[in-house]
This record gives sequence, C-alpha cells and structure tokens, in this order.
Amino acid sequence: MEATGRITSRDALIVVDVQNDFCPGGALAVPDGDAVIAVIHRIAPRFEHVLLTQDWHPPGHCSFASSYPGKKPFEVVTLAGGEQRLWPDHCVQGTRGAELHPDLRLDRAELILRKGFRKEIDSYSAFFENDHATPTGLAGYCRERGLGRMFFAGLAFDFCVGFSAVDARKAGFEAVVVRDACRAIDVEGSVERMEAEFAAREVRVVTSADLLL
Ligand code: VGL
Ligand code: ZN
Repeated sequence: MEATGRITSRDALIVVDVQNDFCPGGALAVPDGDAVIAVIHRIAPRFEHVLLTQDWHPPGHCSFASSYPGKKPFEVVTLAGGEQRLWPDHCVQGTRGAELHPDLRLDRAELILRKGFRKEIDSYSAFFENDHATPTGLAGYCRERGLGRMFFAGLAFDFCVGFSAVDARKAGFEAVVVRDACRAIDVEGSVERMEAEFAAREVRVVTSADLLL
C-alpha cells in the first residue's frame, strides 16, 4: 500500500455530514450523496477510531438564503466574517433532515461533533468555524487522544469535507481524503478550487481501494 501505509491506532476516519438533508430527497441534496455510505461501510472496519460530524444549524442561520430578503440559494453575500455562500434551509437542529442518514451504521463511532450551531457564523470545517479562527475543539480532542492522521469521507467533497481536510493540515495533522467515499456539490468551480487547495496544503487524495489492499 504505497499511498497510505498501514493504518494504525494514530489514524482516524472522520465521516463528514452524512445527513438526510445532503442525500437525495433532502433540502440540500448532493448528487448521488447516499452512494458514499456503502464505501464508508467498506473502509470503516480498517479504522480503530471513527469520528462523525453533523451540520447543525439553528433556524434563521446566517447561511440560509431565507434569512436575507430577496436572496436566493447559491448566491454569495458578504458578512462580517467574509464571504458566505447562501444555501437552502438545511440541517436545522432537531429536524429529520439534520439526522444522520438511517442507513449509516457506524455504531463504533467515538464522537459526533456538531458544527454550525451559532446563528451568526457558519462552519464548514470540523476544526475551525468560517472565521478561520474559532476552534471547534476537534483539534484538541484528536491531539489528546493521540491521533495524528485523519482520513476524510462524506459530504460534500468541495465544502465540509474539503475545508475540514485543509484545516486538519493547518492544525498540524496529516490529512487524507478518500475520494470515492465523497460526493461534491460542484458549484462555480468549487471542486477544482478545492483540489488546488489540497495540492497547496499537502492534503493527499486516495481511493478506498488504496485502503483495502
Ligand atoms: C455543507 C453547505 C452547507 C457540507 C454544509 O456539509 O458540505 N455544505 N452546509
Ligand atoms: Zn450547513
């Protein structure tokens, strides 16, 4: 296994935002989003540590187009913290859309990290909110648990998975994205932009086959 070497107890699989609203029929459905589940089920047994994230917004969240009169989903607005792309209302706390997809069977998962729960700031990344300064606590958790390398899977490749992997590098961890265990939203060049960011930040991209050798 040239790409990743042996998976050890310092490695963790981070499964990002595999929630009803990001799957077909959901409020912000990622094309083919639920296809990641089978791939995640194949690779998860290789990991001693499995962590999950959950996008978890209050009603009226600053990332919802519905919070701005006259704005439509997928437009970009400028907020105090910088640019914010607007989305349909999604992953509202306590709703069915915010629940993890019912087919996801990761009962061994050690942690479910919720993010984006503050009304005035979004959080794509599992490590820092979108001001790129407010930590979620995940880096501290991982460091304290002796985790050094994070493998990323889930939704969406070009947003929450991607920002999480880049921020893992910024926080001093190794980061590996399992490409076929992710699906992308793909809006206005977001996939290519994220791939360029991965190259610049030394985020490695592998396929699930590389882990199953
Ligand atoms: C996500 C857009 C808005 C994601 C979350 O999980 O990639 N994308 N909120
Ligand atoms: Zn969100």
